[in-house]
Amino acid sequence: MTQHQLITQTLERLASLGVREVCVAAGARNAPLVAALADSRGVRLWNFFEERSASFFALGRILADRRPVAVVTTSGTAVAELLPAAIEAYYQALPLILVTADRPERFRGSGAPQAIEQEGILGVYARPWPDAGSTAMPVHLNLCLDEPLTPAPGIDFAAFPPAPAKPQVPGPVECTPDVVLAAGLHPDEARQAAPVLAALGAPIVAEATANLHAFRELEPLLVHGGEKALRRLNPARLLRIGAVPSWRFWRDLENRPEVEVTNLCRAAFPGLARRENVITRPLEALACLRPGRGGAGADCASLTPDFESTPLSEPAWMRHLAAALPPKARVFLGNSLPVREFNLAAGGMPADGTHFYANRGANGIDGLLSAFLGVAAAHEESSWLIAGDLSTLYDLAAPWILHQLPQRAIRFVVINNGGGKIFSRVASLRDLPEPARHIIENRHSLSFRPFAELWGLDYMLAQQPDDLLDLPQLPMVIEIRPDSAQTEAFWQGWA
Ligand SMILES: Cc1ncc(C[n+]2csc(CCOP(=O)(O)OP(=O)(O)O)c2C)c(N)n1
Repeated sequence: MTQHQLITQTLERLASLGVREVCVAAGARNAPLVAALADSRGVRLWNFFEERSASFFALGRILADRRPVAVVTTSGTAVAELLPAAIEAYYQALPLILVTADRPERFRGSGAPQAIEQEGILGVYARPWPDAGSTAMPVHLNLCLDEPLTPAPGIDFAAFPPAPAKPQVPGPVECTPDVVLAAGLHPDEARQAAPVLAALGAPIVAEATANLHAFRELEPLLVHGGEKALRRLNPARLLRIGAVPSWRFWRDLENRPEVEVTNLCRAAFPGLARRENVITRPLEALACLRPGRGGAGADCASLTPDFESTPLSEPAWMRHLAAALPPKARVFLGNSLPVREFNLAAGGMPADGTHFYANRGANGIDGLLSAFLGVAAAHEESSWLIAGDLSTLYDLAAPWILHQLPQRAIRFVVINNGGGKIFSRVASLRDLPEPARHIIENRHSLSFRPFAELWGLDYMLAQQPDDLLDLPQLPMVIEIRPDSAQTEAFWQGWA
């Protein structure tokens, strides 16, 4: 097969998998492929200078639109940069297609320039292309290209319609839960789940990313008050739908084998290491759930924190943010602490067509800004990232792609509490000596103004809740420095 034929075949395969967007990080080795893509019709290209942002951005595009997206890299360590996003996609069962250009096979083990062991480098996290099977998983195509590297002609992606997905037929699920735990559902999945959950009638403790807040029929079932409310409900039988919940309560189930857990999820992972009393079925099995015994009345189970006495605490700022979100906002919740605090603070608040997303597959704090921008890319209204300071520092190159995005109202909200404050909330770490805690939290006194300046973004240090209103229709960094004493007081009051 000639090089041109190989490239044409690759593009046709991408097209038949349903790929209509490709994130490209170019180099010399993948130049023929990039040129062929640039010459193609029916495909949207996003250009990056580095692969980690490219792959997390692609992941965000998949999260939003539920279609496969490809990333094309050059050879060498460029390929290794794909690993974190591949892992995240693997644990979220997302169709991330990774196409890496390589030097010919004879270069393997030679130590020649930009020749590394690329074949299988992504390990279990991406299936090799020819055996890819289901595309609901990352796949990896390693393409050996020899010199001369001459541009191949493009194709028309629209001429290769993807084969219709085979409908899954799951078996019946016997489950009469005391409580439903929900997280990480795409808004379309939430729409399918809502009537089933309404008929089931069990109280629902939902994270914002479950996107269940939008359904009137679920209002009487939704329990607010997060972890504390959940502990009071003390369920003996749990139905978990969607992603693995971020509540501490879930982790503690590991040592409570008497609690029956039924998981219905996209990624076939139980989210618990214990085997007893845990069953896991595909999310489609929701349709096979039988109506339940009726609700226990979520109202009486709900708890409302007192945000008023600590208005500048971290959880209260989450409340202000939830209140400031305009209708139809897209919100990407960052790392663990903002996710938990937002879940607690936003409970019971109206969310007018707002959709929530997060990367909770592997709980990484890397690539969050890029994944957020992927979610934001095709959305016409405002998009908000709410992330911690270290998480933001991890992905400083992400705004590179901003000028390729059509829409402007993009808000990077950085909750700057001066380090990894999640660790100050972990009971076992609170008692460590001060020097060790200093290192673990990576305490700092950085400002995010220069980050905004680097990328030509507007910047605001929000000091009062009202600062979040009437924002300009421009991409901006909104830095929030919560009052640490008030945050401590909030958590003591809520304990
Ligand atoms: C890639 C990666 N490295 C390290 C961790 C471990 N980790 C979890 S949370 C966290 C700190 C997050 O700090 P920050 O973003 O400032 O948020 P905060 O906890 O203060 O809300 C770290 C380092 C991780 N989850 N992912």
